[in-house]
Amino acid sequence: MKGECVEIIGEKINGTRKRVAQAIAERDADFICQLARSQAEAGAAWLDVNAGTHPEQEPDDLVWLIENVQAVTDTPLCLDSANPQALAVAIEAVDKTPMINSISGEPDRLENILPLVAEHGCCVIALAMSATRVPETSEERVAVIHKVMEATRAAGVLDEHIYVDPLVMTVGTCLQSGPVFFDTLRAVHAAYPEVHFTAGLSNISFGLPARSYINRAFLTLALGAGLDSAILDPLDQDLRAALLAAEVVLGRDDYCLNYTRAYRAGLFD
Ligand code: THG
Repeated sequence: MKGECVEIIGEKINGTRKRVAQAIAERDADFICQLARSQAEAGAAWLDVNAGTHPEQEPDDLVWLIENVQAVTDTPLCLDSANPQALAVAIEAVDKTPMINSISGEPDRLENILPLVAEHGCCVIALAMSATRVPETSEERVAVIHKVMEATRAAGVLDEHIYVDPLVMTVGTCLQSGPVFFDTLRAVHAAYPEVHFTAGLSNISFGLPARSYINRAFLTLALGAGLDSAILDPLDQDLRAALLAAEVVLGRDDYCLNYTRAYRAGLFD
């Protein structure tokens, strides 16, 4: 991993956010274009696109989002939906090979989303959860990933195209959320050395005050466990600084170049 950068998946174009939902409903293209441009300029490797709408409405909304994002940036997209129909339509609308967010141990998603991934040569996020729930223990989460990896290999998807998401639960309701995440990541990495890892970190701190401290501590420790990608707000300076600093301390930033370049570019102070 030496010399390589953690891949940031920009999280801001997400219809579960009130302001984005409003922009989708009102077809406010300027607002979406601004979110796309700012995240791309901040160095996101991928832009997550989630319409967050009802299944019947989702394909249209997702395509509208994609067209607007692509009008202002050529950063590849991370298509965030559990709906195979919406993903099938969205894949036809993208200019660059997208990442698919996501598959899981759920048979319906494996059956209907995996063929799209294989056909288009996409990278894909694999959630460590079954159809019904997020397992509480790392052993159960690893077992789900074994099942998913059997399916992705059978479909001809390369291990290096898989981004495993060990899943971040809220620490307020699940005290062992962090340790279970780190244990799952390490065990999956040992079994499948070519796969990548990602996570939507902000869930860890839900319901707590001053959430950003928790998010930064979690990100730092997750990077130590081997996280090499993250779904986050690329415009969050403190989070970006924490990420770059952790990479320096982990010996993954040759000559501290990424850190010093980001500093000189004014990314943080
Ligand atoms: N794993 C995977 N995909 C994911 C998630 C995950 N996609 C969705 C989500 N989790 C990650 N994306 C976001 C996007 C936006 C916000 C949080 C996570 C966000 N939240 C504000 C907050 O937390 O305060 C509130 C929303 C608002 O602005 O209205 O911005 O875990 N594979």
